[in-house]
Amino acid sequence: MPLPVPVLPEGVDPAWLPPEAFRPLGSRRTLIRGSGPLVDTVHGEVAEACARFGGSVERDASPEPCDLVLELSGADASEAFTSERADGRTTVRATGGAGLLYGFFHVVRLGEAAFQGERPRQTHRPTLAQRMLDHWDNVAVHPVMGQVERGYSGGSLFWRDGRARGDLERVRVYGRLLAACGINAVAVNNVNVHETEARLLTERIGDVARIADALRPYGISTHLSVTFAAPIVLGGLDTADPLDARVRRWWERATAEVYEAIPDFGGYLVKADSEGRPGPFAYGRSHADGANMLAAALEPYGGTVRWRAFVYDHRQDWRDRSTDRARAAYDHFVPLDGEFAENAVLQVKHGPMDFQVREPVSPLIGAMPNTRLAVEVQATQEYTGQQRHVCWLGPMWSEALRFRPEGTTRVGDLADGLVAVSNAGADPFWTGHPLAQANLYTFGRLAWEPDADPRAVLDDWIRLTFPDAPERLVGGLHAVLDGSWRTYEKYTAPLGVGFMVQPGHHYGPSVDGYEYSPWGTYHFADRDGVGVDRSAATGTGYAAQYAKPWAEVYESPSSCPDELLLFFHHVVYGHMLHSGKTVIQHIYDTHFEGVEEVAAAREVWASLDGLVDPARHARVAERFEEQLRSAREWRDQINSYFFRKSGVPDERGRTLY
Ligand code: GCW
Repeated sequence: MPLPVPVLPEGVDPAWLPPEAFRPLGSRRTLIRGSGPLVDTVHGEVAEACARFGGSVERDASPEPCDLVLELSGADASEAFTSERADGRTTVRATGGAGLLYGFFHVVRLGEAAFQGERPRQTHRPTLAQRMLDHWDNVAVHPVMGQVERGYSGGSLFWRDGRARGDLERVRVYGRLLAACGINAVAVNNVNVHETEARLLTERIGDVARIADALRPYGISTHLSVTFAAPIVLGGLDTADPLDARVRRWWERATAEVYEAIPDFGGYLVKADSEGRPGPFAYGRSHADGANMLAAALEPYGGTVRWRAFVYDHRQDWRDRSTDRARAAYDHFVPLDGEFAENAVLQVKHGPMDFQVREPVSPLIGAMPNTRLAVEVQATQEYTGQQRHVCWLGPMWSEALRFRPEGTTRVGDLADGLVAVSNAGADPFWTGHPLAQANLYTFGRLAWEPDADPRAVLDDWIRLTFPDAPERLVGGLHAVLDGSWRTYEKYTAPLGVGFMVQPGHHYGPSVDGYEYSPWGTYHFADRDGVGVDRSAATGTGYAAQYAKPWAEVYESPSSCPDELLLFFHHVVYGHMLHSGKTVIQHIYDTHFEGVEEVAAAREVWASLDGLVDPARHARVAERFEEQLRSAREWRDQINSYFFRKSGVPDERGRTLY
């Protein structure tokens, strides 16, 4: 039986699945073969498209003349599929339901091209098995962080004022959008697990089960963030020591009940001993002890524990120059390599600090060959404009995924999974800034194929989101999005130094906002120079955490790439970059350029009026006003700050304050 396609709630944007995107497929004759729940999903999709565009669909019929065959020939867990076109017929074959689903969306993505010419058989299979979104959603509104921590897209898609939403149709729509870009897992609550959220694990598991039901038809497994202290806060025990038999039994029982409610539950996500969250350190145990206890509870059911490596001292004394936050994850976890259970995955932020606009790839990635690894990126734009600024992160993620930690294997091949902190919420456009949808879509596609050209992925997003777009619109969208990350970098913190944001909410400039704070995020600017000496010779030794060749490349200012210079070195303002500019002149120039580029992008967007639906056009135009205002503020604060510190005038005589 076909499963009806979820109904887009009134006023909600269809994102990259507008009805017209299904025209090529929906106007043809399709034959579907095989059975299973995901085949029913695909059948529902094709039936809906055909009802709209006049095609036809048959199931398990004899091979009558048809244009498209979607065939499932097994019942395994494979997500792979083959596609080919011969003798006027396009064929997609899979041995698992998920493969058929992804094969279907592949045909949708190709559009008319799926039905043209001949195509030899191609096998498509995801490089990364886990392609996951972590929602930092609170179930109850948190007094400081609101409903969604670092959420810039309205409320939560899942939760509202302390409960799961009554109507989960939109969650079904969300699952469909995620499947269409290859995402297969979701964690439904914040890694900072507060009191109400803790209870999702036990008395509120029914709420989680309803969400899992809504996501399952699109091949998405559901995960839960849990607090390490659950045996105390929920179980009434006096300890959460991972080696205590009562604690282990408590987790076993709780996990058994979770699987009773959700038989295909994905597993737990844990932020432990991080920014004040409880963890195994309180009991003198290691993070492997902590993770392995949960892994043992999940193992009988095939579940996985995802253990975050974001562990550092957030109560540092800024006077203490020997502690370097960038070192922390490596120092904590590398000694534990090989100790984690088979079904434990260490989830590592892509950079050593915290989702800044520019960071090196974390040296932990590649340094734990005997540990399963997932790389975490941030689609929610906490430090990249908070979805008020256009900042397409595809190129940044792609650079990280293509980085070769030891000069050989790429990050994208070392990891089991790619995880993004979600940028989606209850906003009618899903992502606050309508163009931030491109980040969510690009994330999914890069998780499937880390080596994909992000610009080609963006092109797919454009052509799906704006079907029949004239070339002027396609070109305009590329002009606005392609270089937007580098533009953002130009007008914010320079040369990899990071932060310089307003404390707390992290929006807008405050050069010294975190300079004398306990968070370990300093730039050390003085009258002579700026940057953090992380060399082995004279600094914190962080550069030596890398394997060759990177330890050497980063060790010296003469070989360190310009864009990371101030991350690794403290240099004088007159230091000459590889670009041929001094550091101070680079700061001035990039900040003026960044603002000019925002102004130019705003003009391009204005010129697209009439080619984009009015509501979307207006929303983006409005955000461009704010982006330009904010970019000017960044430019003037950063430039004036460094002018005042250094006393060096701009060689082009522009106004500094
Ligand atoms: O970037 C920081 C954020 C916190 C977040 C933390 C983390 C969920 O400012 O809001 O907490 O990272 O990744 O755990």
